[in-house]
Amino acid sequence: MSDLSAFWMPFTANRQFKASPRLLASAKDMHYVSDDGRSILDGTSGLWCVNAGHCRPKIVEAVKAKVSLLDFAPTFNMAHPDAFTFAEKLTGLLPDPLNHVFFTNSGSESVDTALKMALGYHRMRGDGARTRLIGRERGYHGVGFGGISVGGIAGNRKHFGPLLPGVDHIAHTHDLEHNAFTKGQPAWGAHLADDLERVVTLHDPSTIAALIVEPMAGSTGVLVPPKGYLERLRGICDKYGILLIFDEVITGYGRLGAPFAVNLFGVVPDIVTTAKGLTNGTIPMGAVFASDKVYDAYMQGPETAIEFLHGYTYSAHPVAVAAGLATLETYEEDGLLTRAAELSPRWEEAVHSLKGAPHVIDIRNIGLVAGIELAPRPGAAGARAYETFVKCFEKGVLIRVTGDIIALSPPLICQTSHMDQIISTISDVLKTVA
Ligand code: PXG
Repeated sequence: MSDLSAFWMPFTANRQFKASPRLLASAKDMHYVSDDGRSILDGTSGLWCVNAGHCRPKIVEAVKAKVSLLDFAPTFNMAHPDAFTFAEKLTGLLPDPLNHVFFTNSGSESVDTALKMALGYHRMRGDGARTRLIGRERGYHGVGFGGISVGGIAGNRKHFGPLLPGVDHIAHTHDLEHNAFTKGQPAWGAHLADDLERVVTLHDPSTIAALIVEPMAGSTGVLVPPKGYLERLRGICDKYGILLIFDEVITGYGRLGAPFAVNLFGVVPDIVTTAKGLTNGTIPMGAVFASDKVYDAYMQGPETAIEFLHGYTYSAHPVAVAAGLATLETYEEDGLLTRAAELSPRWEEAVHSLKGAPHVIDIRNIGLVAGIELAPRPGAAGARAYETFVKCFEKGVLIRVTGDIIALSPPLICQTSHMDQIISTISDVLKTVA
């Protein structure tokens, strides 16, 4: 194989990986095949994106057909019909008033788009002193400067400052003392939303543009929102005229058992960011949903004026749109946008069977997601989980680890036999990890 140094790999210990690489050659449905021909069960939907399973024929065919018909079409002052069709179908998945879609190419771009949309919204309404953006500790909102500024994972921020000015964070909701081994939403913790009151009071409400949170925090290790917590955030935002942004890059497109967390929790934000499952991970794409209120605020003034000075060369790229339309059809045909709700009781039972396994200090779950938190090895944070990841891969199961937390999110076509294989492999491996 070629020299591995040319590809500077993302979020990877490059030298460690290149000394002993793990390479994938092909994929089908629930499995990858490694370059040495081993079948690897995908316990993470790639990176939380391949919700319908790999290489689904309808999506593959749609991409092939479109790329040979319309390889590229500008969407600045020009468009192609499917972009409108796709936007309309997408808004049909979300409740009113989330009726407008802005297309991007990734979750990070969706987040930066949403933050700019929120700042511009207040400007358009003559409330331009609202410039502050509020995030949450342990939040992950991608890697753009906006996203890392509102993000709350210290390691992702510390090398890149100064970040955006005027950003603050509310407290996260992770509390092992009260909520360890909770199944589904914790009963304890709704009051943690009141931390927003503290931040709002500190800065004065008239300076705050928006709050952005993941309804369920994914990358930081699966933090399920306490019952009543998101409702309370919505209430405080309403009280002070602050826009609420849900980052649904992970929770969108069926992961939690409903099309979006918005539907599941019945809390309607003003803006929703998505990517990943939008195209089943096949072609990079993101979509930002905006409410009528936000959209209408921009649709003012002379009709010749460009309302939102923002966009990407590849916004609504025809091949991505084709992948997205075929993805929605596949989700609909297989009932995947709600299938995680059916699978969840069995999944919950399977993941919680790891209680009592070596090193396990918490297990949490919702929809078809689970977080299994390990006690860190003294003096070597993350090492125990990383070793678990490597050994699981050797035994034919792909898991994802963040710090000392295992995060599981198999494709929504998952069968009980797959659940059992994932859990028994982790169980066997944990017995061998020091
Ligand atoms: N917001 C959220 C909530 C995310 O989870 C992004 C934004 C950024 O998306 P892009 O497409 O720019 O990467 C994400 C991405 C993991 C993992 O293993 C999670 C993400 C990406 C890679 C790995 O937890 N989330």
